[in-house]
Amino acid sequence: MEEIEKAKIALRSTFDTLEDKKQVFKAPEMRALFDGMREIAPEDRAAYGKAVNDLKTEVKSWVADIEAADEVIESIDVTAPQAINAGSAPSFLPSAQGSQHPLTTEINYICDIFQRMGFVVEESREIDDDFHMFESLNFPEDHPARDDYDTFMTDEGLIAPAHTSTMQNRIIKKYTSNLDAGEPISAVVPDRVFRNEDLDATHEHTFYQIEGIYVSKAVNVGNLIATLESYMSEYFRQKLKTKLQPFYFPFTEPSFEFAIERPDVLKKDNSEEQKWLELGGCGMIHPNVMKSAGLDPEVYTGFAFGFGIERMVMMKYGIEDVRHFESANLKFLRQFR
Ligand code: FA5
Repeated sequence: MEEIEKAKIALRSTFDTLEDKKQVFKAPEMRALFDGMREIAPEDRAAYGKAVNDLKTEVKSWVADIEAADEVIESIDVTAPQAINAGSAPSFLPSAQGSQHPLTTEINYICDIFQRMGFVVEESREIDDDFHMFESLNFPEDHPARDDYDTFMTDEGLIAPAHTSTMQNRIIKKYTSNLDAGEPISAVVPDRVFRNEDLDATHEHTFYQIEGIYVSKAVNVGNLIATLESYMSEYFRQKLKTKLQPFYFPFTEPSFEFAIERPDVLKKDNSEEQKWLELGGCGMIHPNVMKSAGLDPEVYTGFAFGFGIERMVMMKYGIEDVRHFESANLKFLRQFR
């Protein structure tokens, strides 16, 4: 019957919008069907009544289906790709349009330079402890210098590393046998670090650093400068001068801030102000750091450095805001393909 079919379509769309599905039996479309009986010719009433009852039975099954679905909460595989849980494929860009993130490309390039200079590449970790973040690095307990690193901490007291220097102790211990064999310890550690920072064009809360550690006999500041100069010239692909100015880090003595002569691409003019760019910290590894890693500082000396990778990449390409890197802005990212 045509009017029953029409009523069914109208009922279904009302049903779909109802929060309490049982209210469908009180829907105006349902009432109109029963009221309509009066207008049906007596000889057709039996067939009409049956059709209305059949529809009512069907509507009951709609309600039952929804209630059953509410009862069984299907478990989802939280490790599965989104498509499995969502039931439909997410719309990905075609792979031909994808590329490595510029920071990945640059980190690989940076590591390649250090490897050619004889450094091994090690990974850091994204959760660490007080010993590696502070104690092994000669930060006495309650020392105000701990406050310079606004760390994120778990309830259990674990720390999201605020710098890659957390790896100094592990690297020295891991490669102590190099020293016994007359070889230096020379490693770099590029990885993510986390700070509770106020964000601006040069400050992110999550960013990358690269730590360098070199230990041997009779290492001096001259070796540190030569290493950094060679690296910087290679990275920026031009001969650049470096400058060390005195600074304070508990884990190096003496400690320096490390600046480079601005690469041409980043020079606005030839003024003295435009000449230098600060990149990171460095210094000679503090005797207490050597001792906490089991080395005799009377026998072994070394240097360490740590610089911000985003800042280095920003300087190389003239990027004005560090937040571009994590923005997922394709217009920005595609410039590096
Ligand atoms: C350190 O983190 C020391 N661990 C560096 C070091 C290593 C010194 C070894 C001596 C020996 P500092 O807090 O200054 O130092 O950070 C080093 C570099 O990380 C900065 O010069 C900058 O390039 C980068 N950096 C620091 N904070 C941020 C931030 N919020 N966003 C982006 N880059 C940052």
